[in-house]
Amino acid sequence: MTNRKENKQEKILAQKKIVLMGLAEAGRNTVCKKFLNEKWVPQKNDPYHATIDYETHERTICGTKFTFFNLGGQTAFLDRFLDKIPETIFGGIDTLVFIVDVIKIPELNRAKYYFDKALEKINIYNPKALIYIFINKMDLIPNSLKEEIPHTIKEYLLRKISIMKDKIQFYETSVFNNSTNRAIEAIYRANIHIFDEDLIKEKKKNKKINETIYL
Ligand SMILES: Nc1nc2c(ncn2[C@@H]2O[C@H](COP(=O)(O)OP(=O)(O)OP(=O)(O)O)[C@@H](O)[C@H]2O)c(=O)[nH]1
Ligand SMILES: [Mg+2]
Repeated sequence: MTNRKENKQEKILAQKKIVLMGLAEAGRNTVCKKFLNEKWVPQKNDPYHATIDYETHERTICGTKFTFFNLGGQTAFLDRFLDKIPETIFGGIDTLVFIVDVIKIPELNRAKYYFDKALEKINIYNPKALIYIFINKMDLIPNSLKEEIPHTIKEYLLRKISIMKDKIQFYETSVFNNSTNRAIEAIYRANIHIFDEDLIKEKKKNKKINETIYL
């Protein structure tokens, strides 16, 4: 039996749904690719393709099958997700990753509008879901502003939030260094339940999985 067949037969012990949301060009595709393969390295001149509607992707780690909902960020799509198909998008959600472009301060008000609406939906569909905000593209701001700008963004996004405020976690990320992988690792750790330590030790020993950074 080949390794490939064995991997295919891996027992699914749990399923988790992760929703990636934010305004257009904030970096969801890029972050999603990192979730699917932490070794993938983006290039500065990679072509950009806007996500139309939404895409789903899957990855299984240690018996936990993750389904990623990578949502398009254009206004028409966001309004549709929230008003027309909220159950498809937020039903069964385990984790929201809301991605904000650190450079686009003028759009922060719109980002907050959609973040607040997403929280309302999560409060309906699964108030226990984990909530993360990535302040992304940190590589684009000068060192002198690396504390001040994220601080301002955090304060702004948390304004007037009355539900689930205490559990919102922020990560400052850039796909051009290790910060995105660190945030992703924290999210995987929060979602993966180690059901079977022996199974994991065995897999590590036989190098049948390459997700060891998440163990
Ligand atoms: N400098 C920098 N650029 C980034 C980073 N993350 C993503 N980008 C760039 O931002 C652009 C948009 O990235 P995507 O990942 O396609 O954005 P998206 O949120 O999926 O966009 P839509 O699907 O249009 O809503 C691309 O040119 C990426 O290369 C980052 O951390 N730093
Ligand atoms: Mg996209």
